[in-house]
Amino acid sequence: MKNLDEKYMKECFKLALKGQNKTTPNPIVGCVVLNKNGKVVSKGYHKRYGEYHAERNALLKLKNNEAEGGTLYVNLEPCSHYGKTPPCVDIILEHKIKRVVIGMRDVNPEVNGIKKLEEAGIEVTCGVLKEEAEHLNRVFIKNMTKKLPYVVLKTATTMDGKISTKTGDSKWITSEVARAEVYKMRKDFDCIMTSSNTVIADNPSMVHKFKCILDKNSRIPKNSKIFEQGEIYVATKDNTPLKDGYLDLKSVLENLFNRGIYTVFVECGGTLAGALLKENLIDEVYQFIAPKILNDNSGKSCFNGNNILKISEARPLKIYSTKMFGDDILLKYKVL
Ligand code: AOF
Ligand code: ZN
Repeated sequence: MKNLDEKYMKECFKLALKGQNKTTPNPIVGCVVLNKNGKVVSKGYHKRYGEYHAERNALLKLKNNEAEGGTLYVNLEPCSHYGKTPPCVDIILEHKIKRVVIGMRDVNPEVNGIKKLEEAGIEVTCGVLKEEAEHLNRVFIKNMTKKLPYVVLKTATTMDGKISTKTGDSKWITSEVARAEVYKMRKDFDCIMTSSNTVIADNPSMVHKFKCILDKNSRIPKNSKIFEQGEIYVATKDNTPLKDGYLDLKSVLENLFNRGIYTVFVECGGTLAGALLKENLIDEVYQFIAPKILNDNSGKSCFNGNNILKISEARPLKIYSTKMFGDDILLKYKVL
């Protein structure tokens, strides 16, 4: 049973991913339905924010008794509330499903589907491939539980972790293939965030529909390329609360969240990166590493926020993906 449960749960993950980046701030969800003989009779996934949920999409394809006595697999606890759509628990009961297998509990406090299903006499197994299910919906979990956007910090470094020489020269550390990948990645995020330091040093265009610049003292020149395109929100000391004399980064992110920004891609130097890390505001780091050594202590580092004397105080990360782009490597880390 365990192997079969995991097999169909993986199928749910695959289906869920079809909705990736189209459902925020809602989760990505896939659903597989088996009849009482163990044959797959329907599949569905959540296609877009506000539309029907995965379970309903799968069950609506079936006649009323086709899945009677069968098993429903879904990577997230079925909902039991009226949101933009009616409760999935109701349609699961209508179809007389016997067993429901779930990847993870819903973090939405309005949802209590497992209890409702159990009360109706349905056998529920929850927590199948739970870690993978949680990783899949990491953006939803962050948005729902913290009311903050999911933050990915991107950096491009030499093998010894430097983003530029001491004079600020950084063009280019990584190859064209790696930089082209960055252009593609940006599209998956609601917002690009950067600092006045980066705008002043590099004058980047950062083509995107929405950009946020942290510019406490309104230092960036009005003719910077970043203003040429897209909507821009400049956080300054006049519109943002301060913390220890700096812009309160959490409050900037809260502000973005309240404007409907659910994912943020940060491209900046070591100062902002270090400050965000210290404030616990980074969820993931994407690091492109070029096979080059600067071999100079005065070169600038990708994170520069601490004065740490013990390696035991270093921030732990977990690498969850590695991929080559030309001669460079992209490491994706979760901040633990
Ligand atoms: C989804 N898709 O497949 C599942 C969800 O406003 P509603 O009706 O769309 O409800 C959204 C909530 O429903 C969402 O926050 C999550 O807790 C739950 N499950 N949501 O968008 C799905 N299964
Ligand atoms: Zn639902």
